[in-house]
Amino acid sequence: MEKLIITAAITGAELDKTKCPVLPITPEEQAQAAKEAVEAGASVIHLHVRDEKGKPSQNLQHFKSSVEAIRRACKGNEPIIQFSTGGAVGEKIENRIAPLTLKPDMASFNLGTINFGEEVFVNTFSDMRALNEALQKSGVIPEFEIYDAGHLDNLKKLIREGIVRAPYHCQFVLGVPGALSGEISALNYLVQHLPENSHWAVAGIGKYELPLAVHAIAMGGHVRVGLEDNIFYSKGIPAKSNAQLVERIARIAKELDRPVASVSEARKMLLS
Ligand code: KMH
Ligand code: ZN
Repeated sequence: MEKLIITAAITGAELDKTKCPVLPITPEEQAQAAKEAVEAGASVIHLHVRDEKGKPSQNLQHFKSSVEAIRRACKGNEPIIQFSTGGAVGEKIENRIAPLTLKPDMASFNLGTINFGEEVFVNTFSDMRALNEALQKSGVIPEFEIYDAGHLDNLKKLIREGIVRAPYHCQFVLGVPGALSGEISALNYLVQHLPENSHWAVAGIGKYELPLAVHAIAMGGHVRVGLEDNIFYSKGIPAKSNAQLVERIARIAKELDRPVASVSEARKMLLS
């Protein structure tokens, strides 16, 4: 098995401090959260940013400030930074794509439309093609976000059209209310139907985070955790930080004899 890559989704776009007081929002808070997560074993930071009022933003300057702060805080051991191109539900595709001109290491690539709680997270094929063009123009490596079984078929369609290139880094985001559940059988189905030349990871939402992560570690997949996906350490107990969620995964991986990838090892695995 490959070494385990742990991604920390430190902020997200759908929560604020009223729901999660420890959510990192400012560049300084994000830098501290990223540093602690990297020290705990994360090698990728999935990044959403906020404006001065704490609202989700796709503004270049906000991304720039957070990236600079994270790089400064992690100097010498800089994690892979993966921009969100999903943004907050309802954000226009042009704004979602715009930050790619900053040429992050990676960016998320959402593979289809889903209900997202009471809202709809829209990702049409035309959105995906626009995103793909922007990714290729800026030389940014995509991570394919898969929320539903049909999203794998969407990926296969883009592969058949010859517009996306292997290897395919797939992130199964499971348990979003309105999309595929985080049952282990759902993960098994998705893994069995991956296109050739894929790597995969899983991000379980809420109560699904831990069981899916443990299965992924044992199955040879990779893991995403963080306050974007889950604000609880266990039932009714809020997580103290992103690092606390990462630490637990690193500890379980050690027990399962699955070494955790360093930042430089993850760079070789994902970016070269
Ligand atoms: N905020 C979600 C609607 C991504 O980062 O690409 C979408 C999201 C996906 O978080
Ligand atoms: Zn995200």
